[in-house]
Amino acid sequence: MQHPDFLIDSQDKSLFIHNVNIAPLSKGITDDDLLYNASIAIENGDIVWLGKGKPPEQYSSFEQIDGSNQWLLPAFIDCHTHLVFAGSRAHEFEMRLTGKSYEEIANAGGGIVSTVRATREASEQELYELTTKRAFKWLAQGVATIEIKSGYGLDIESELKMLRVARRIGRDNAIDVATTFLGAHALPPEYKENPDAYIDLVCEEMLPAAAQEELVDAVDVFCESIGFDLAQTKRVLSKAKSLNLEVKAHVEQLSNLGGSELAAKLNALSVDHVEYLDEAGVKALALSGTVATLLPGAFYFLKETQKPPVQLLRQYNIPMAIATDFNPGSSPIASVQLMLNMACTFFALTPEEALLGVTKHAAQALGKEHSIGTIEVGKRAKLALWDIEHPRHLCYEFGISQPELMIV
Ligand code: DI6
Ligand code: FE
Repeated sequence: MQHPDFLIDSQDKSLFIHNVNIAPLSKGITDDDLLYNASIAIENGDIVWLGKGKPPEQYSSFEQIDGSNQWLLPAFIDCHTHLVFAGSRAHEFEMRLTGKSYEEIANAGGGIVSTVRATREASEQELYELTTKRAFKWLAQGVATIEIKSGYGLDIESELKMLRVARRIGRDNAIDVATTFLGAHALPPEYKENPDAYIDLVCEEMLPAAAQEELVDAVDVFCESIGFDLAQTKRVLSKAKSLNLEVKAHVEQLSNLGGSELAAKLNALSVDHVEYLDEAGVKALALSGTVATLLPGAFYFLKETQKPPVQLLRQYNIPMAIATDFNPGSSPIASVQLMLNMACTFFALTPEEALLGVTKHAAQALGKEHSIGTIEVGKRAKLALWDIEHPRHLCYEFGISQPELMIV
């Protein structure tokens, strides 16, 4: 597939963008944080200078780009997705519309396990083609980095197949991919009577095999009544730590099992969903510096009414990330901009908090805050240029703007 022509690969290039407004998002979007009528220099994919006024002479030989007085922001980062899968769950959507709950469908053999059947049946090449098409939709909306989880294979071969596809997507395209092993996403039907034996398989065979092939950047568990309990979650995440892998967890989505406290004790990069998070959990996150990733798409699509404790998260200074959680069951919604809007309308985030959630804090949720997420000298040049009046418009409007230009 051809890359869209609004993309500029900055590797091996010297670029200078002038006549541009810059929202670095290292702090926020108040007038003090924004650079109006500025310029920026990029060399070999790194940001080497930015500022207002007359630029140093040395950049006059760089390839010049007119920013047309538009807005330059860090490219977005979608730090929680399940982008690799086959099949669809539209029929379950219909079932939920007639009153069946997400848990009821899962307990009756549908839900995650039905996507597992389709994903196991698909070849690696088929999955690669499906996922490449999806990845292009993310690039087109200004996303330069995406996290992709496994978790619809649930046997060694199929989990490795998913992770290989995720790695290949990152290698072959302008989008960077962070891979997350989610072998403990649901109990596969063949282990229905013996969940702990499945956890043995995950810890002793699947995870070591995936790590051995260097397919894993982080390890995740679905800690939930319809997923895995605290003891099982602890086993998987501790195994990950022993292999020197980062950890994160789906926690407190449908109930509170105390998964956040456990994940925080293991220095998790992020805890994700957190609608049912309580103050003890928030305090634990503050001690470990763990990011809370909010997923308004799943909240909306499951018609959840319990909202994440945003006020407590603010009070304890917990960085909040925002992501799509794109998946066929609880969030089949491929739009980061809609997530920005929903984070504001449903969870009462400010546009500033929401924008930090898909840039700086999303980078932190992936352990990549030293290289991406803000526009600062020394960071990688992953940027998107928007024809908008002010950065807050990206949270306010939906379905109107696409980036005019992306530097990757
Ligand atoms: N929580 C979610 O919202 C997704 N996974 C998870 O652990 C749902 C995945 C699915 O329903 O297919
Ligand atoms: Fe998820």
